[in-house]
Amino acid sequence: MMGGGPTGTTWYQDADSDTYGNPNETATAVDQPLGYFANSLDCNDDVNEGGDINPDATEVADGTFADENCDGSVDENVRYIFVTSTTSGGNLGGLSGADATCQTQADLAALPGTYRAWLSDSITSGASRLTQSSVPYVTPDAAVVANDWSDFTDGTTNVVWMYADATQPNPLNAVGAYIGEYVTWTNTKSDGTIADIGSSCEDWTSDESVFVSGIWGHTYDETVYSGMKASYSETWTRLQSMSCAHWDAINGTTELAFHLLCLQQ
Ligand SMILES: [Ca+2]
Ligand SMILES: [Ca+2]
Ligand SMILES: [Ca+2]
Ligand SMILES: [Ca+2]
Repeated sequence: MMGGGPTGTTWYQDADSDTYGNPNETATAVDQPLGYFANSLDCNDDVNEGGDINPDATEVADGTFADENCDGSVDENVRYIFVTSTTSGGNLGGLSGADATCQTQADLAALPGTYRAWLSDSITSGASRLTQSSVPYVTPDAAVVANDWSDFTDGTTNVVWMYADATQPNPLNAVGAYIGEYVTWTNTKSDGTIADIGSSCEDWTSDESVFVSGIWGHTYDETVYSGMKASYSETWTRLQSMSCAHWDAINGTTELAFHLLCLQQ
């Protein structure tokens, strides 16, 4: 007899009985052992949680951030949207610094994917630099904010976002907690274009208090929520322009600091 290894086929354990085997639990035998299969396609074979997770399952965005269909991507049928839990003046480190803040908070919360801020500077618009999703934007607790990019940018999209907790406008941060505030730097119109080339806090690099300003907005439509008459025609995303200063050295006061709205790409 040539060779000394075991004879037979490699079989993969199916602990959670969904007919898909665990690539890490093998047995070698001529005949199929009880509880084993020839395939190694199960990405979760935990008997307590993995029965509904296999290549035949439907991917769901339910706040558990599981890869139900074992395709290697988590919640690929949605894009998450959240508001940063931190605030700052107009010096965001440019668009790239703002995007990095979004990514850091998403990563800390274990949200899947790549994130960028809903933000324009004097040259680059949000619409031109953000992936325009064909699948729904959802909060970290999986409430649908908009059905896709065109729905998100049609100017009337943020009702679900606004009433996420059913009582008042109150967006979620990356870990799905209500942050109690809804003011974000944007310089972006509701259609994603630049709101004002002169109102991006010097391309989001300035905390200057007097000579530069930045446009901010709410995460919901204030005219719908409270009947407030805004400086601009849209209160969602561009309510008004304001000093870029977090700390106002001249007046010795702390100005309002704003959050960022972050979108998965
Ligand atoms: Ca299995
Ligand atoms: Ca499974
Ligand atoms: Ca998946
Ligand atoms: Ca999922």
